[in-house]
Amino acid sequence: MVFLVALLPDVLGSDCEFKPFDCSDIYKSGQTVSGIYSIYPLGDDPVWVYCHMISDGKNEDNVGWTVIQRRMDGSVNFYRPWNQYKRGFGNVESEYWLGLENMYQLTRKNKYMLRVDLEDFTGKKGFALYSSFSVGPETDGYKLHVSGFIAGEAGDSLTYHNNEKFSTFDKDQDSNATNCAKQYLGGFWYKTCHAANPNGLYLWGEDGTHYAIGNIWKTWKNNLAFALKSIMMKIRRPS
Ligand SMILES: [Ca+2]
Repeated sequence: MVFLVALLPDVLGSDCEFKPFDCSDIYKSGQTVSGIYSIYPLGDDPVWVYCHMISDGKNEDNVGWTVIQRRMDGSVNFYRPWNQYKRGFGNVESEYWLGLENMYQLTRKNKYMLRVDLEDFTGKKGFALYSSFSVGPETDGYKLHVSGFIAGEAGDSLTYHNNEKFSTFDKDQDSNATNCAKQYLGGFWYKTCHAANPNGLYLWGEDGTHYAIGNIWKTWKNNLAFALKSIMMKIRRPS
């Protein structure tokens, strides 16, 4: 897949180089297989990303998703400082965080939907779909703007975090007296502190030894010891 994408500019000719803004553009160009592609939310600099091309159902409302966060096997440490959450980290083949600046650049001009796909260790799957998602500029703490929970058996654990700034262990911008990132071992739009902790510790299932430190989605399991096997946060422009 990477090989094919690298060839694309030559195929199209140098005078009409294809610089997709996001995975929706790539899908519309005819690349309908999920995988790793480069997008250009910053202009000339490519950003590598996993494009989840088709969710359940093949209607046009459910294609061309740009994955901004992904956990699947515990291979990447998500307990990281501000600069790494700003720039992005991990491996686009497996677990990664796209980066707050990239999320801001992607969502500042166009309206985006957010879908969160979850899976537990028994193979049970759930999701949560929101009609509106954006991340504010760094000068405003990369504030989360999420609204319009539409559907999903996982329930709405994210609206609680709406309008919060992003926090890491070395940059406490949460609404709590403590440092939520240090307390719950992740980086997130913590409030006082969380109803979802997608960047928390990868726990390989249920583990209540330490309170609510796992990659949790509270409204799905209503058990703060229940960490997920996989989680994928992805965005697309509404069609
Ligand atoms: Ca605090």
